[in-house]
Amino acid sequence: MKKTVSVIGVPMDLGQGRRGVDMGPYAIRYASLKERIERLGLTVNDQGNINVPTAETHDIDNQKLKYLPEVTRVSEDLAAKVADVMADGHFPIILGGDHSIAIGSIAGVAQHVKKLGVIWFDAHGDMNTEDTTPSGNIHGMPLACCIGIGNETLVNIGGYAPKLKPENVVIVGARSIDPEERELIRAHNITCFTMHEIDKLGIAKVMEEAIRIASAGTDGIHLSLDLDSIDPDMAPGVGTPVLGGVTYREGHLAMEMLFQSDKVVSCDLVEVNPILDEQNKTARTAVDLVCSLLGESTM
Ligand code: Z70
Ligand code: MN
Ligand code: MN
Ligand code: MN
Repeated sequence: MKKTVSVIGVPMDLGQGRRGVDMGPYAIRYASLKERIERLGLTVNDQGNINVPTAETHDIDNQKLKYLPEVTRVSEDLAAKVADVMADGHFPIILGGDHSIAIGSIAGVAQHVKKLGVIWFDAHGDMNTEDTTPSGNIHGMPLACCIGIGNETLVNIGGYAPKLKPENVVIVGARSIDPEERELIRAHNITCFTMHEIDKLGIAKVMEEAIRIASAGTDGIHLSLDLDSIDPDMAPGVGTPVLGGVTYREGHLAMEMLFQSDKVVSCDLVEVNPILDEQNKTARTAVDLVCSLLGESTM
């Protein structure tokens, strides 16, 4: 594990339809992110926030790719910032914001770790394209963009594509996938451990497999953690809570196994919406999970 963590906030809400997720970075900082990580003996360097335009000051020009120009600009800025801190040898933690920010964060990470695996913790697949999207919300598309399918501008953020090989991508916690999105996941041979597999095999077996697949032939793993992967009882403050999610304990074991693998180089914490939350519970869950990812243990 690297000794310095760089925190980058991205107050992005243009990738989805609900207000409040732009306040995620503040909520996660308020939940003592820096202090908790420093207690693990790591140095925390807060880089502040990437500038995100205000929804009210822009029109939606394309109903299949809402706020495409704005999301593109933020993604380029974020990719450059993430590439910078990776060049300094830091471990970036990117605070969303909605999940569209993963287009930029992974573009930045993969510039340095060219053979990158990804573990995508999410209730959703985030594998839609402009042709399959039921909503036009870009936060339903970032994983597709990273493997090189969908809108050309988004696919080429950072000036190169693709960022990931589908064979090194693993989705964990899925329980709400659109029909055409499912076809894309299958067609590209992406491994998807739904809640069914977690229930049946147990989270330990699922994570063992996930780490093996994301590690095979790669030099590092990026964790993209959508808080809606976690059950709404511990993560109620998300845009679309979906019943039957990853429990608090399963989440912690997953993070501990990722720490023990010593393969994780970067992570996103996304979709925390403090307006929909209960006393900042979801942000606190996010901080607890990231601390386990960074090596916190009870002994
Ligand atoms: C649906 C879409 C979504 C949340 C991702 C939902 C996408 N598949 N929703 N994360 N909260 O619109 O593409
Ligand atoms: Mn705007
Ligand atoms: Mn997501
Ligand atoms: Mn989701």
